[in-house]
Amino acid sequence: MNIDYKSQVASLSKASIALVLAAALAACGSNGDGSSSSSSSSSSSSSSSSASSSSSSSSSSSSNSSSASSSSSSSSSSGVPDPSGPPVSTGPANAPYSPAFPGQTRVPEVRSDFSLATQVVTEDLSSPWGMTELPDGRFIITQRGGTIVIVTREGQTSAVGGLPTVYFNGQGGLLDIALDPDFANNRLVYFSYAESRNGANGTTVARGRLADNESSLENVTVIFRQVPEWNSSLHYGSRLAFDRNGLLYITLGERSDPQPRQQAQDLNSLLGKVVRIHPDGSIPEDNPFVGQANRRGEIWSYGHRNVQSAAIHPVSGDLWTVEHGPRGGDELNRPEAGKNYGWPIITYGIDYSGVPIGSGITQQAGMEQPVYYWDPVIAPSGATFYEGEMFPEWQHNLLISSLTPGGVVRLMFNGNRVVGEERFLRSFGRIRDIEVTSDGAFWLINDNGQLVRVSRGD
Ligand SMILES: [Ca+2]
Repeated sequence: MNIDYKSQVASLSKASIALVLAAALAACGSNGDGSSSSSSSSSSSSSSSSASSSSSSSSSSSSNSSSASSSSSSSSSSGVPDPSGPPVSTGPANAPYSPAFPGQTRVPEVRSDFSLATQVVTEDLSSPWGMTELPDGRFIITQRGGTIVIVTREGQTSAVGGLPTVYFNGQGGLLDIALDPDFANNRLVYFSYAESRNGANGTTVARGRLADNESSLENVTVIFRQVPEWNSSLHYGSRLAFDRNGLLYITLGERSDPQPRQQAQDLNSLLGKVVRIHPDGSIPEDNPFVGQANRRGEIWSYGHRNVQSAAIHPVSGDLWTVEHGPRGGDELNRPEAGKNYGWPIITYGIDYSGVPIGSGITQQAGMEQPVYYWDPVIAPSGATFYEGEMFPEWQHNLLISSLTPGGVVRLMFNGNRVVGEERFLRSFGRIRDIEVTSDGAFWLINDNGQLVRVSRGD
């Protein structure tokens, strides 16, 4: 990290100096998170970079590129954000709480000094929710009503049958999709969905083999069921992420209502958890609660609200998650084995009615602080760490798709701390998932039924 501290300190307030010192400590690896590597490299030489654009959506396959509104934010010559810079302008916070450490919320805004080109390749998807790239560059996409489609990069769509009936109501339906790490050989596809069970429902994960002619999934088998079921149509979580050892993480909501919400703290319940299983559904021997009485062996971490984003860091291999908090309490976490992420005991948000959650506290011994939080919220959907050649300035940054206010959130890191935030593509509305492809472009699906390719403009 090459921040010129002297020149910055000369013109800073006391509060800003504290932030500079915090950044300096983080740069020295002294922030206690056990990581000192910087993942925020950049080749930018601009000292006042202009914003990346959010271009308007085109209705066909024509490309479109637009440049940006001017920006008042700045970055240093190394591309590291000025620690005294203003945060993304998001309006006032909802909750009265203060962060536990500098840089836990409202870090300085950063602006990429190039524009983004967008190409809408289809607008004919029906409530798409999850997407992943097939080895040949096409996409396999879930539609929440209960169907899977394969879509070419030119927007040609074909249906994949053989799926179970899903509980399509509220936030429920067919949700995420992932390919087996050995898909090229075994053609196994994993998907999550809300499943009706005895007058209630819950998140279920199944897998099946994509038929050679791609018309259906064969031998569909359930590998995981979140229990207990609950009669609600909210908070299914259910993002799927394979780690580098081939283990499958599944993120799970706590079903929202006051009674099941408490089970986020109950290790004998799978509500409000991140779980980790083998691809066949069996439980890894080294999961944190394996073999313990009245504790579920599937559990990886607990105290979560509704985790809908999960991404494996391309260097560390760590799982990172983004979870829907209450009003003003969306969180970025790096869930570690057996740890408690606090919900509903601690949170930076308040209830949507305006009253505090529980005792209205944000910290408690034995509970983990979020790496970062948003107030107002971003309503996270998908997330992925960028790795590719098209946007070298973004290497290993986290891209998060947003439902509200929509668009994409980019986070820059120093080690495991967030040091910069950027927003773009808000005109594409409620985005459900984001995927980086092998050419370095990234792709979005949204509630308008669009599949959008985003590439570098100028
Ligand atoms: Ca938390």
